[in-house]
Amino acid sequence: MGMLSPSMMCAQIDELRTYLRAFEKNGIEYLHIDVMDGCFVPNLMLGTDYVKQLRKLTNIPLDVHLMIVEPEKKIPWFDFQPGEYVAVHYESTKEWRKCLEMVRATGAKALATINPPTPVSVLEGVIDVIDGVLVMTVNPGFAGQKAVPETIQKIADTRELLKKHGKGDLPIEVDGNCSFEMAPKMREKGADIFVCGSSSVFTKAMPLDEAIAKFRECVK
Ligand code: S6P
Ligand code: MG
Repeated sequence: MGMLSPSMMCAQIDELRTYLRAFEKNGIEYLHIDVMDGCFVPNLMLGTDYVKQLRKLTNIPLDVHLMIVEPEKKIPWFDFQPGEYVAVHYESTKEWRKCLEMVRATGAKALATINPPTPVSVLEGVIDVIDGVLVMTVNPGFAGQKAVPETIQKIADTRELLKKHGKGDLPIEVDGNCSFEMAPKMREKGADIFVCGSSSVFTKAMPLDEAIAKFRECVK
């Protein structure tokens, strides 16, 4: 069964409590929080206070996606908790391994994260200090983009690489254009956790409960 991680940057602020209650009722596994600093990506979004306040509003564990430069300086600002995922980009730091270890030291789970142009082979250097991989299927920064086609095969390549190193049971998360059409293909290639944004759960085309149920069918 695929797991869902709705992208909270796609949730309208005035509907936040309604979304959270619906997510709880529907057994949503994680809440995806996009932290953007305007340097690593050309956008600003969500921060430490948002993360801390959201924890008070729900018990759904957070899945925090750090799109920030020098994450090694900022990881301590978030007070990460056991049960949460924290995604750190290869492209964002010279100290990737150290960052992943810092995340784990908090009790949270570390996701090694790679952008579309980055080869999966970089994962080999950190495979012993991670709890999963986040494969970006768009270039990060904005919701509502089309998937970069080559990234779909990268999901399968990531699964192969993990297996080769005896880590085949680690989860693979995918982020970007996880639509009703694309998600089954991503699932087939080995993805486990799906970031749901404007192209699925937050679609205006159907009610939220219906969109969640439809997406679950897509990633069974
Ligand atoms: C993008 C960000 C993502 C988006 C998500 C939106 O940089 O990391 O988490 O919020 O991909 O989903 P969609 O369905 O609009 O692509
Ligand atoms: Mg994200």
